[in-house]
Formats: sequence, C-alpha cells, structure tokens
Amino acid sequence: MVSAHIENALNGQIEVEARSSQYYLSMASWADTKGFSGVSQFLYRHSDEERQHMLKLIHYVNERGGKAVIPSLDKPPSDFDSIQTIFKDLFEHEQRVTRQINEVVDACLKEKDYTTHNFMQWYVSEQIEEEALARNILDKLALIGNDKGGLYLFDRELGAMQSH
Ligand code: OFO
Repeated sequence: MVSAHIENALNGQIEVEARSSQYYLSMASWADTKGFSGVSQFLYRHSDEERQHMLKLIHYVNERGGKAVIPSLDKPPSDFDSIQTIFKDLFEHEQRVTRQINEVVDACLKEKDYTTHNFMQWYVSEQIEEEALARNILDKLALIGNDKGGLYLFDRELGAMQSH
C-alpha cells in the first residue's frame, strides 16, 4: 500500500509524463508541417513512449492500493523557431524531468517505501538514456550548423532512430 504522500508524488509524476507526451506531440506536429518527416517520426514515437511512462505509473499506483489521477494539461507551445530549438527545449525538459524523478526517489527513501523506490529505478535509468540521447542529438546539430544538406541527412537519420 502506498502512503498518501507517495501517492501524491506518483500522481505528480503521472502529470509530468503526460505533459512530456503532449509537449513532444506538439513538437512532432510542428516538424511534420515543416517538412522534417524524420524528426517528426522520431518525436511522435517519443511522445508515445512518454505516454507509456505515464501508463506504467498509473498501473503501479492503482495496483498498490492508491488512486491514479488523470491530469488536465495546459496547451503546450505550438510554434518553434527551429529544429535546434526543439532539441534544446527537449533536453532542458528532460533535465527537469530527471530532477522531478529524483524528488520522488528521495520521498521514497524518507518514507522507507523501498517497493516504490525499486519501481522508480526504471525511471532513473530511463532518464540517463534520454538525457544522453538528447545531448548526442544536440552535438550533431551543432556540427551541422546551417548546412542544409547536413540537416537533410540528420532528418533521415532521426526517422530511422529509436527515441532511446
Ligand atoms: Fe518519461 O522520460 Fe522523458 O520525460
């Protein structure tokens, strides 16, 4: 059984994952309208994965005797300056998510909820991968700069890449 405090913390995380999913969906749709089909495929997949992260939390909370709360969400930004901006925003967003996850983990330790602590380790590992991937993409974009041919190849590469 999760305590009320941990239940709240997990419900907060459900909202964070839902927001990530919406945010990346908005980025994907923007890239789609700008002709970056590879980037948009990558971001649509990423958005789906965030939804899976949210669902995994919903199932866990309910299985542990709590009640998952489905959050309402603010409209995410719908315009972005460039592909570079998108991945910079994504990286910063993931860093915030990591901090959020660390807070949940910290709450588990304080409450001696080792079961939820164990469950959260999956998210801790996931964040390492997500941050590394975003950093890697940003490095590539920095190399490409304003080279249109480079950006074209980057778009194709991302279309074929798993989001983690
Ligand atoms: Fe759920 O990993 Fe990104 O936010």
